[in-house]
Amino acid sequence: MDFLRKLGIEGTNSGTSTGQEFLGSGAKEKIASYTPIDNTQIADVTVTTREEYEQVIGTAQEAFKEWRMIPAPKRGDIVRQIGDKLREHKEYLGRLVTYEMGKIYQEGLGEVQEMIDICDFAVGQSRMLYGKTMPSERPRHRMYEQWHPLGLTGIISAFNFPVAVYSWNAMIAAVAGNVMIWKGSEKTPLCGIAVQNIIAKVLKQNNLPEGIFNLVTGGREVGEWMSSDERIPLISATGSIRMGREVARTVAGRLGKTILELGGNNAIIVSRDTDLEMAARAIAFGAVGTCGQRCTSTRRLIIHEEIFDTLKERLVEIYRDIPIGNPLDNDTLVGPMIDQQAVDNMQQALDEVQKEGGELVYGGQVLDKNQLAEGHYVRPAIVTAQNDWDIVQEETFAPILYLIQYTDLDEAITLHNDVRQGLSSSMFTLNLREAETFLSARGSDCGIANINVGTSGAEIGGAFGGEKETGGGRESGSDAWKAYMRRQTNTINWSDELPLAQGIEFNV
Ligand code: UN1
Repeated sequence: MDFLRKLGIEGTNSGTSTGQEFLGSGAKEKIASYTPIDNTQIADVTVTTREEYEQVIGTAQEAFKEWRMIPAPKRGDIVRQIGDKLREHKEYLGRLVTYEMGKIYQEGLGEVQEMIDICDFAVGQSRMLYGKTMPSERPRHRMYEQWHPLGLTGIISAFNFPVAVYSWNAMIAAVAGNVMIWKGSEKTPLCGIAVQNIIAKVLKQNNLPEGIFNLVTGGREVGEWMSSDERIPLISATGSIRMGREVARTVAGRLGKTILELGGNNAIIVSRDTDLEMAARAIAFGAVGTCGQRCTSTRRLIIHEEIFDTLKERLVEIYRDIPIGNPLDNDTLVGPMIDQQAVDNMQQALDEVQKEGGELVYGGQVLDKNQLAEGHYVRPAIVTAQNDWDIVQEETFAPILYLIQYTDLDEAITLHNDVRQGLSSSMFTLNLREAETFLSARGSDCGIANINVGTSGAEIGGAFGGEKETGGGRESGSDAWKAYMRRQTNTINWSDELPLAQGIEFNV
């Protein structure tokens, strides 16, 4: 496997790094990484010990003192170079994402492109960390605000976007002047090391100190060290609602800051007044892309009753033709799920929805014959359902699409919003009134709401995140950078008197 060598991740790897330096040769505990393509072991990675963790934090604290004093546009230039290095390694890294996580190669490449895009965005942002100037009520006083870095930024990311979500956080946090401690998923530890190796080249070329881009590896325990660590003022966590709730509680307990990007239960409302073919294609990408394992995956379809059967049949036709198989093959559109647990969860959800009375319209089978026997392959499923069934209210991280019927738009919006999560949403309609209603204050309650664009595949330029149990955080573009900085309001008196605000007289 050429790309493993090119990315420097063959054999046993240290999962702990302060930049160029990798610690952890003495660590006994290791995580083996398996490809979900055929369940063979790729390599293994040492788990970060408490001593190594302390060393990382200490090094990061020292690095922060230096990094925060480097002018932001110069930090931006480092991020520009990281973007250039990622461009050089795009094919290898995209291939590794596919190999370790299982998404198809096109999506692996897309994920690396998302990293490159956020680097470009962050370079521009590095010259735009704007604060406001406001008129003071006192004569010859100047009042303004400025944004300073927070310090150590903890980034906890998930298996399904093993490199892009880290970059959204890390590249923005870096231009803001923070130093990063990254813990990726135990299911995709090699992606973390490969990214670390790429960043290390830039750190070396620029003679930067250890401790700016740090990597730790491990499970829940390492995550808990981070959430409870007062030396880390901000934790940005992406993953399940259960994990986010724990992180939120622990960080709130020490009055730290969080950015949470948790589960979605994303729906598309399909109006009768729609371009049905376009809708069907967008639905297919949203529901089966990444084998239903994006937090933005389309999980519920809320379809106008008049077109319900037509759309259902069209989707079955499309699903029938979707090639499932090795995600490294160019023709494949659906690769494996991440592991056996994910397959079991999908099967359990399908059992449950059918017990409730849902009709399995298509798919759902585990594909365990011939060359697919060793991997975690499934046929994406389409099921009729009611929105209020317990299983439909859950985010099952699998390619299951629930079909729900509606009669009028108000009912559709009520059904749409009647879940605990609030990440991404969309409506397919050619009717301006319907579109604007869906986007208005009485429309979608999600952080992302689209018209004639599916729920997944957001561009990096917008703020990414959602409401309710999705956690409320915003990452990536727009003004999400502010969450990685602290605002300071400054007042300067350049007069020879000491007037007090609010006209208070205090004559001492
Ligand atoms: C995620 O699944 O955690 O919008 C992130 C999308 C991608 C990011 C998904 N750009 O689907």
